[in-house]
Amino acid sequence: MRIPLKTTKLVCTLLITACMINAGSAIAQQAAVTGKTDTANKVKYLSQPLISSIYTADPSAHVFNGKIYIYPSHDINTGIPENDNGDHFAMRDYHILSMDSIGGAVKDNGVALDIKDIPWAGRQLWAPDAGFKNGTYYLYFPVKDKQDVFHIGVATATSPVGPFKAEPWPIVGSYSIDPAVFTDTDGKTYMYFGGIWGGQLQRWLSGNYDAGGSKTDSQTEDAPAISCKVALLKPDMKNIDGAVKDAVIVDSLGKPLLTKDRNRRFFEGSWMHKYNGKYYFTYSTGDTHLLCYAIGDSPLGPFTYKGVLMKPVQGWTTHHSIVEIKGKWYIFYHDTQISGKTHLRNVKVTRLNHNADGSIPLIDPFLQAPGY
Ligand code: FUB
Repeated sequence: MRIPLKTTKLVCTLLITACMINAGSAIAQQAAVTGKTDTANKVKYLSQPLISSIYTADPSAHVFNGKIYIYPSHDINTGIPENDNGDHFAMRDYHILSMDSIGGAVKDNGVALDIKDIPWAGRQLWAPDAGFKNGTYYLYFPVKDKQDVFHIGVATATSPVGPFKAEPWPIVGSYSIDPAVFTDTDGKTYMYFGGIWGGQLQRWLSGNYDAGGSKTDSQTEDAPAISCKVALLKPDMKNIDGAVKDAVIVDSLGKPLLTKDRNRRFFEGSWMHKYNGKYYFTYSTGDTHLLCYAIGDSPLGPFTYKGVLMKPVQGWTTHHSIVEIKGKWYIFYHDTQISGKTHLRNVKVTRLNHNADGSIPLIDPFLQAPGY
């Protein structure tokens, strides 16, 4: 992820205006980059923040024992100035939210894991996810180590809301950000991970971390885009089994999406859900602010790009999860409705549908777009 510098905002706005699906989307994006409030713009949002007592983002939702648990980032205001590394996203702990049903009361279960209790952590607890196996809950989290390099750690608990105890070192072979953990119907568990720009994925192209590497895509424009990573987890849920692979997104002709294809290529915030036997790889396009989906026949891909599932939200980042609850599908996401500030976000939820042909109807996070 990155920070919206003024010049980049202008370029983004022009690009989006030229390329988005319709005028409404361009207007919504304008609000996203200007950060204007609902009052000033008479904006009407599709859904309301799930909780307002703390700032939350990057919601990874799961159903455990019939109850809904949301594993979000916990945004805080540290006063750290914005920069291209995302230094002002300086989160220090996780709070897990729970609810009995969609629309029901949302509970903040307090601190589940604090950065001071992660032996190898330096700074910046970013988007987490969770898993469950044999009576143990697993919290997967990205954080920079003491050399300022992102890796993914794991912590365990006997309760879905923690407290979680972190392993003393990162998951061996993990790097970058945004773990998303998916357990298939055969019981195998996979971890998707990675994010370019501030998420550092572009610095791992050789297999080793390049501290002097690019701050952005780090590819020539016509090269295949950098792929999200996917790894099978060992039965202990704490280690990667075998090689880390590319979760490649291809176009309708089977060709990998290219770096220059910024409205479709992977940026960060991946998620996996299975529907009617197909694997839906969903992700954020980052600097073009879209949530997209691509479908495959294997959890390892390749995934064929199918389209946009959500238009840009208010705020620079867009990050989601998709989960089935009592036979209905929902998307959890965030925007900046409460604060108007990109680094102080609030999580939301709304319905997601699948058409008979497997496609996903486009969701607009605004009922009344900014500017009207
Ligand atoms: O919350 C920090 C970062 O912002 C996440 O890791 C990204 O996905 C973006 O939402």
